[in-house]
Amino acid sequence: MSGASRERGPAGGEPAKGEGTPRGRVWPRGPFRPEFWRSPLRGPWLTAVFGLVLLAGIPIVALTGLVSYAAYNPRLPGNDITPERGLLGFYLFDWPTHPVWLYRLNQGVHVILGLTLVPLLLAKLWSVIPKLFAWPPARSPAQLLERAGLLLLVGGVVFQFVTGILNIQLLYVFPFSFYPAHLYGAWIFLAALVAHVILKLPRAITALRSRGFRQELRTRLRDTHPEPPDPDGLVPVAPAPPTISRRGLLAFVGGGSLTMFGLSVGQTVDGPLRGTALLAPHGRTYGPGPNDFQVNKTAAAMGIREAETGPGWRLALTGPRPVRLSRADLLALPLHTYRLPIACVEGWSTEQEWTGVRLADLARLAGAADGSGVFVRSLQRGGVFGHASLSARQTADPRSLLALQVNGADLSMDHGFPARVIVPNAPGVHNTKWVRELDFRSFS
Ligand SMILES: Nc1nc2c(c(=O)[nH]1)N[C@H]1C(S)=C(S)[C@@H](COP(=O)(O)O)O[C@H]1N2
Ligand SMILES: [Mo]
Repeated sequence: MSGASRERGPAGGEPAKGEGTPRGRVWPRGPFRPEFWRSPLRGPWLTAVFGLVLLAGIPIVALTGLVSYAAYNPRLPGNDITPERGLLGFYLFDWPTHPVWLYRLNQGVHVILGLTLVPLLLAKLWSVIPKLFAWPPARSPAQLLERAGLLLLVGGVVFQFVTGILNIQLLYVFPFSFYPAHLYGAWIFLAALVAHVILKLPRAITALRSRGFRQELRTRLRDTHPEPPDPDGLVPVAPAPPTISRRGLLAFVGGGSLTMFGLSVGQTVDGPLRGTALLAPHGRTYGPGPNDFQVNKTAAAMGIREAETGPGWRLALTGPRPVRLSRADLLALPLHTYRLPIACVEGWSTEQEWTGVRLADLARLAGAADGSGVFVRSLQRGGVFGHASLSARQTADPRSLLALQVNGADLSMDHGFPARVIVPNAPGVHNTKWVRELDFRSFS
């Protein structure tokens, strides 16, 4: 630890930095003393390099996150998982059904890029950690304001990454609902990020210009020296000898990011790569033959009883002409087959061949007016996934099916037998399983 260095160091125990630190100030022990932080690699250049990469990546994660929220069509009844969104939903639009891979790509980028950035984020936080302990906590109102902003920035980014990762790992341990919390957190973080970038960009550019990136990649451990003293106090006043070069640290962090990417990208790409997604939860076999692809929630877990899905099951079509249909009735209607993805908000996705009755045909059967949407109810009682609204556009798309079969076989219980919704380009959660009622309505 820093015990030995506490009273010595080149600056004699006093920060050798600008800001005109008065003499004779009493410093608390430990991390509040500048001498405590000794890594000779810390400095504005290193921080700016990590910052630049994050600045390229984080806006993409944020944007895909906001697009993902729009894809839920949260203005439709029952889809609104964030009823208090207020102005935060200003950008919402009617989510399209084309191109069919858009939500899959969007969510894959959101989750996989987010995971890939974790090592970089940790490295960036490590590089600025002495500032967390800056003493005195506030030298001026301006500095207090800056630190409050940084609290929102760091708190915001940590909150977003932690809640996001817990959610994709299916660890619903937080005492609040993920969706609203992640949405509010996003806006708070984004506001703090914009302020941070405006404040720090000139400084970061100067820092980046202060050393050549290529030069740094050629510098070995024994030629590694601290950056020159900086006004931000990132460079240690009492540096320890380096144990790793800057290029070594960059390779370590970059290698960490590549590992995160390599061990998670398979869950979005699917196919033979699925088995490489070791960071993704869920088992690796899901049922017999054609039904062996990822399951979100099993029938058993959702309390679906065999008796409800047996010969007595009827689909209710609600509209001007209510109809009740057995599975045999449905199989006697014109059937259509499409290859469509299921793309979960958690980042995993898979493409399968679905066969079923067009939602548009069922709407017509129930006498629904053109331009109707549909409120879908599942046999599943309770839970937010037991129902979903599909927009008029989604209902009218000829590829939107009430699927009865997948890959030529009857749906398995876990994939939604006797019938489940499948809609092109919709978030996975709107592909309701174990459907019991299609309630056609006008949403406008
Ligand atoms: N009734 C019901 N339908 C549901 C769910 C659910 O929990 N209950 N999960 C949804 C989610 S989040 C996804 S990603 C897909 C996954 O479909 P699969 O389990 O057949 O792969 O089903 C959707 N349909
Ligand atoms: Mo999902």
